[in-house]
Amino acid sequence: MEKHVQQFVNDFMSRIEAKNPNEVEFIQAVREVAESVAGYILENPVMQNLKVLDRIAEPERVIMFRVPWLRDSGEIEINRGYRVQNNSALGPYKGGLRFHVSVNLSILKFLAFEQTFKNSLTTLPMGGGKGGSDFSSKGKSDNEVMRFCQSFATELSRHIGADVDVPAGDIGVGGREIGYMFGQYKRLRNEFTGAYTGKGLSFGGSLLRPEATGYGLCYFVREMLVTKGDSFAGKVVTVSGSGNVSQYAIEKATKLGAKVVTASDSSGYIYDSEGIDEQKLEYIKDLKNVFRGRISEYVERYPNAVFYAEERPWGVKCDIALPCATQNELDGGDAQKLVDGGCLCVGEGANMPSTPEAIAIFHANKVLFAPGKAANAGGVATSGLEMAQNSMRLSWSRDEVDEKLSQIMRDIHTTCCEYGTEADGYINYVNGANIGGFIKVANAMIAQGVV
Ligand code: NDP
Ligand code: 2IT
Repeated sequence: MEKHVQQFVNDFMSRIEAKNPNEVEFIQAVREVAESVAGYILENPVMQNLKVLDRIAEPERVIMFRVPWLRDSGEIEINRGYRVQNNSALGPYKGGLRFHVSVNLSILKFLAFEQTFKNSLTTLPMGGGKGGSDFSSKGKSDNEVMRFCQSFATELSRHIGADVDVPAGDIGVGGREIGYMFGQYKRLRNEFTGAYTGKGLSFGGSLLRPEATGYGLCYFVREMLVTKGDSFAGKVVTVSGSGNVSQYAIEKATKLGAKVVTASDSSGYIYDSEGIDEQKLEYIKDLKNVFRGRISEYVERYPNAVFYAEERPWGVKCDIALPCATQNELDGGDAQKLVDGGCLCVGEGANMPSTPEAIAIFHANKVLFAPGKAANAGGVATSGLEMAQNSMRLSWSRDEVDEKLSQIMRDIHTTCCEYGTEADGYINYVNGANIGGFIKVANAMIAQGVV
């Protein structure tokens, strides 16, 4: 990086660090974008004069609230709820809700910041937001989850709406939780509108929304492989996580001819050298979505597989790695192991799963590396399609949604190439996604004045 560009990044980041002390994940996400877009900003002084990046890095609004609820035993529990409304330059705030014990303001601010660029890349009219709670559904009865969701949705209902802010799922929030929150919203507002996405099919949900993030990830990776004249066929793929994104990434990668050999959760990973085929994946879906069990149980059903407790799958030799669990789950040591094992492509299904050290190693070794804000944008893009269908009061067929999703992923890939191709032809998808996402938001903000 040239000296004056580095100076710009340093000055900007000192302001961000001073304003957001101890927000490690938020600072990490902002630094990555700043490093990508600094050169562009310096070439376009209007962006600098109007402090566009400083404005994007300050959420328009942060809402924090108490979420009291009752255990089945009658005991009172208190969780903390959040909604970070980061940027509305392109449309209503849009982004998921995360329910996990680790949730804090830093994590939700990083996710809402990232979402702003991701949503811009989808080409659909959506601003960026994210919310959630430090609640975990693990070990809770269905009634407890419902009471929590109703309490959370009651306060949130004052701040959202189909034209205001449209939440969806993320870690710990799937169809069950969205159903309970949408039900409570409808009851309080006495209106049936698309204020949430990821709804059940019979009440305004879109076909293919559950599959969209994992499928979209594979469509994006397919495009990356095409730039090398390659494909998924015959490739060995490692996947982390075993939730929504992982399940449908495994499904699509397998359909495209790959062999997926790992899945994981926060307790460890399973390695199945024969591959997780369709039938085994159905078992994982039931295990995780219906019985809410642990991935370790896979080896009881399929004894040819091995479970590695408290370990991550990145030491397994593979051609393609798809981290689909959580932020910072793949560090520099893991990246080096992947490179040493001959991995040619890494596609992020999760948000910011690779640490900055890991990304530097992928770039230095010219690995095809897709950041989450490009590669996992298929989920929110299909949420955007759900919003469109709700507005029209019509539903598209599965094939129509799939065609739109794959076209959007192709377009995002093209945008990344446009802004990220380096002198030697290597595509830096991090720069491509950050610059491509930034320009659209920045221009909209400039046009809308200092608001
Ligand atoms: P789920 O809750 O369905 O699954 C999450 C998976 O990740 C589980 O296997 C979970 O294991 C594991 N996991 C969660 N936290 C940790 C942790 N701290 N350490 C190790 N493993 C962990 O969530 P999703 O599949 O929806 O989300 C996964 C990732 O994808 C997240 O980063 C999310 O932000 C991102 N994403 C999701 C989209 C969506 O549409 N759902 C869209 C775009 C991105 P365990 O069961 O043990 O907790
Ligand atoms: O991180 C994400 O893009 C999501 N969790 C999906 C958000 C959405 O509004 O569908």
